[in-house]
This record gives sequence, structure tokens and C-alpha cells, in this order.
Amino acid sequence: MNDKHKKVCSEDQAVLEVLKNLDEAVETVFDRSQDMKCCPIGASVSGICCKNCAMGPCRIRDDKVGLCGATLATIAARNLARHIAVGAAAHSDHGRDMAMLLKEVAEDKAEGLKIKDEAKLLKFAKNLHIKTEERKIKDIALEAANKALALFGQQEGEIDLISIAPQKRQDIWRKNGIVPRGIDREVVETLHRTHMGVDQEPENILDHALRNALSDGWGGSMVGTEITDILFHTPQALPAKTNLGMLSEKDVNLVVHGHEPTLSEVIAELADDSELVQYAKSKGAEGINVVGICCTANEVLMRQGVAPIGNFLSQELAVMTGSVDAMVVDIQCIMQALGELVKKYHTKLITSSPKCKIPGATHVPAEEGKVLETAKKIIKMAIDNYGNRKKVRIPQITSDLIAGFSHEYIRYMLGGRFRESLRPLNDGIIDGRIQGVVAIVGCNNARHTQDKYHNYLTKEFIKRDYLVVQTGCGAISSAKCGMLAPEFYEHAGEGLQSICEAVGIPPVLHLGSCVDNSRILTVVSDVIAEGGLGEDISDLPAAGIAPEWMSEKALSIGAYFAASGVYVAFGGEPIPVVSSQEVVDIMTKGWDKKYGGQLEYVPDVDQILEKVINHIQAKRKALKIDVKKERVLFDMDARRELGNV
Ligand code: NFS
Repeated sequence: MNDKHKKVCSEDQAVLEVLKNLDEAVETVFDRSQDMKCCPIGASVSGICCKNCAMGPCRIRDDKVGLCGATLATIAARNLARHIAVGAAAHSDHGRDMAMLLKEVAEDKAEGLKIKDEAKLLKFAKNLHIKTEERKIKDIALEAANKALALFGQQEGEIDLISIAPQKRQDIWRKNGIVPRGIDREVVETLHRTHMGVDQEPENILDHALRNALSDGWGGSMVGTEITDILFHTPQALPAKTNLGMLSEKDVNLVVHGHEPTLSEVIAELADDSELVQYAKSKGAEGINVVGICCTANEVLMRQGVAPIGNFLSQELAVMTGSVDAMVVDIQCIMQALGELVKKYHTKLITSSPKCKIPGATHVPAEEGKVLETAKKIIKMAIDNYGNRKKVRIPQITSDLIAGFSHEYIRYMLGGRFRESLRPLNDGIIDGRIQGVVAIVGCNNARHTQDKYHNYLTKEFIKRDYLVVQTGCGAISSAKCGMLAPEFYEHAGEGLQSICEAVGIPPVLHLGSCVDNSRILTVVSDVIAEGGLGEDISDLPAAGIAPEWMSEKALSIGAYFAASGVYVAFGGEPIPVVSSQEVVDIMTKGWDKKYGGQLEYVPDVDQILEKVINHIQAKRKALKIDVKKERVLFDMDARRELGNV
């Protein structure tokens, strides 16, 4: 066993157990993080690097400038803008694929797929200003798909979905000229502006970066979430289990990993297919066990209760249990190391998207209209590989969880079927039982102990009566440590407990994958519309945290939340601007003044806690709801007052 595995690299006991029981020489991301230190200039900690032209790369420190004269602040702003553009492009391209799929379904070209949530389609169509009365569902779906696709190529005006935001927020964006005109346009313009010798004023570069990020949150990601709900249904609360212990000794294990849900939703549905189960039995297995990793896991968890067996840093560990018969990956957050790793185990690594091929993997593309056929083919490949297992070591560690808190379900659970409403949430915040809402989202990062900051912050906030909402790998961190189980409400403060008890929810709500951060935008807009908590998102006692971030998508998410009026803290590794105080000031004081939100790197986790609490308490004071009112339980009487029972 490699000695370095003894280092505490994770809070996840299942991960530690896999590493402890290794008797073969295997290298993981945890080893590589020890062997290779970060470049301090590349990370923008002690200077900055510009490699946008061949006179460089220029390494800049203090008041030195690049060969063209570019300052540290300009380079920092450009580099960050490029990261945001890539993150926005990744989410939005995923959204585009969902829109293409909706079009195929509307045109009857996608075998095995149909519109599962007509109500959601009608709502989406309304937000795109499409006429829905006296029209066939398929016609509405086709127009909605075409209109959604047009948002990507739109050149002028404003993308429709921003009209979901509170009026005051839209006015702030218009006043500052950052309403996205078209999703692709903003990405392209970021790349143009950051080419050598174009935009050189840091504030101007960053304003466009915000416009680009908004085209993700209120554009590409929102399209992705809405259409996934339309095709595979809007999530509702459902029980599930998590962690590596959900791999099975006796069943064929097929892991779905990545971000695009289409193929995985169909694979998960087919796990009970009698013909395929019979085939698995013929190969000596008892059945087919589909489980997930990263955001594909979150998608199939939210709608089908499929077990997420791990988040970003667990992907190699799943293979190392020796029990994964196939891992099918689509796009994003898939470590190239998997290709080498599977050579040491029996796992078949399968790529499914033309956008993502990996050396060492078998490519099985889902051709247009043939998702069902491809899903069956992949399941059969997993079944055929079951007999090739060698040593199997599955840590017997699992946790219970509740997931599925879509925006629609939150309204339903608070208000009931006939009077769905966010009123009880607003009232809970106003009377102080809920002090505020904190979104704790984002990745793991191998430079820091897996899950540690997510779990620490989540515990600290709920015990102080802050409702925590989560997405992405952060949600899986909390799930693995039992915080998404309803009984965890006992660890919440008295006020939050009273609400969790009355409504029957955990104090930490799982809202889905990272594109589903757009659900949080919808919820906060709705909270404003419900009344009593100000006129704009920036009035709300709310904040966002990405405590273990690593991906460019996280930067795009952080930027669109800041541009939407939210205080956002990034922890763990620095955001790549920290060597420029000028840029740090623009993104904190500057953005706060212009947009009422900010994005800052806060290195210490206790400092994050303190800053977020101070921010939320200042918002409560501004709303004049900082005086503790008498605690009133949201009970049956309160529900009767709403008139829904
Ligand atoms: Ni989000 Fe989801 Fe995880 Fe980070 Fe990657 S899986 S899209 S980027 S690592 S949270």
C-alpha cells in the first residue's frame, strides 16, 4: 500500500476504507495532489501569468507589466473572464443539447422518449412568451424547443428568461448594460475582448464577464433544467441511499457519471427490464444495479431515486472497489486518470458523447434517435463484464437521504396541493425561525480534505437556524454524512427544527445538479414576488458558498449569483485574481455598489461562516426583521389559515 494513502484526504469513511484496504499499487488524485504542487503564478497567488499571445507567457508581479504593457489587474480580469466563459459554455452547451432533444421528441424522432411533464412545458412556454391555448402539446414543445435554441444564437435584445427575475433586478442589469443578448454571443464576445490588445479596463472586462455568466444562469443552465424536467419530469421529494456501499456484490454494477442526463435516465429506467434482468441472471448475477457519480448522479437521483455513490473525488475509488462492471461517462468532470486506472481493474469505461472521448475507454455514441438502443447495448456490455470481476472490496457504508426538492416541490410542500405557496418560508424568515437561506454548492478539490468544508459549514449553519440548500457535489457531501435525512433536523436550531418538523423536511434541501442552480434563481425570485422580504434579490437574507470549488463552471455560477445580487464566498483554493487588489476590490466593493452582490475568496472556513452570518444579519436589519419575534409553530392551524386544508 502506498504510504501517502494514509494521509487524511477525505472525510468520507468509505473512501478512506477503499484506500486502506488497497494491496495493489494504484495512484489516485490524492497522490497526485501530493506529488505536484500548484504553480503560485498560474494560480494568481504571488503574481499572474498571461499566455494570450506569443510574446509571452508573461509572468507579472507587483507593478511590472507584460510586453504589451498589460497590467496585473487587466490580466487577472481577462483570465477570470475566460474561465467564466468556459464555465458558461459548458453549462449552456449542455442546455443546448437538451433543447435539441426536446425538438427530436416533439418531432417523434427519439425512440423511447416522451414529454413526461406537460405542466412544466406549459410554464416554460409561457416564460418564452409562446401561445399555449388550444394547441397540441407536441406543437407547443416544438415551438418551445426552437425558441430555446434561438436563445443561443440570438444577436440582439434580451434573452426571454430574464423576465423571471424581479423587476428591480432587471432594471439594475439594464442600467449597467449587462442583460445577456444571446447565450453564444456573450461567450464569443468574452473570447474576443480578452484577445491581445482588445478590452484593457479591468472593470469593463469584468462587467462583460458578468453578462456572460448571466447568460448561463438565466439562459443555458435554466434551459437545461427546464427541459430536463419536461422530458423526465419535475423532481419531487423521494428517499434514496448514498455512498460506495450502494455498489452490489451480487448484481451487475453500472455507474453513470458526468452531467447530461438523457442516456442515464434511460439506463436507470431499464435496470428493471425483465429481458435484461434475465440476461444478467444468465451470466450469474442477481440483477442490475445502476448508481451514479457527480451531476449525472444528481439528475437520476432527483427523478428516479438512483443512488449517488460519490462525488467528484470518489470517481476513481468506485473503480477501485473492483465491483464496477461498467462506468458510462458523458461530459464534464470526468478524470482522464480513469482511462489508465481501468487497465488495472476489470471495469469497462464507456464514453457516450462525441464531445468527450478518453484514451482507454470504449466509445459507444448515442446516435440521434437511438438512445434506447444505445442504453440497452451499454447495459449488456456491463452484464457481459460481470464474470470478469477479480477481487471485490465494497465498503459497507451507506446513508439515507431525501432528495428531489425542485422549486415546484418546495412550493407544494409548504403550501399544499391546492394552495402551493412560498408564504410559510417567507413568514419563517420574517419571524426569525429561519435566519436566512445559505446555498452551499460546488465541487470537491483534491488540495483539501474531501467534503470537510461542505460538511462543517452545513452543520454550523443549520444549528444557527439557517436553512441550507445544496446542489452538485456539495449536496452529495452532505448526503454521505447523513445530513439530508429527515431525522437530521434534530441537529438544527430550535426555529429551523420547528419548520422541518411541521413540514417534514430535512434542514438541508437537495435541489439537484449544478445546472439546477438555476432552480435557486427561480426560488429567490419567487420569494421576492411572495412579498415581505424586499423588492430585489439583493434585499434577501441569503448568501452562496462554494467551499471546495475547482471547476470553471463554479466560477460562472459564483459570478451569476453575484450579478443577481447575492453575496458569494469561495473557499479552499483562491479564485484566480487574488494577486490583484484592484480586481479584488472591483469584485467586492465595486460589484456590491453596482449590483448589490459580490464574489470573494475567503481562505478560512470560520471566516466564511462569520462573513456570511454578518452579511445575512445586516440584510435582516435593513429589512427591519432583526428583532426576534415570538416563535409561532407552522402547524395545522397555520395551514388552515392558508385555506388549503
Ligand atoms: Ni458542478 Fe457537477 Fe461536481 Fe464541481 Fe463537477 S460534478 S457541474 S463542477 S465537480 S460540483
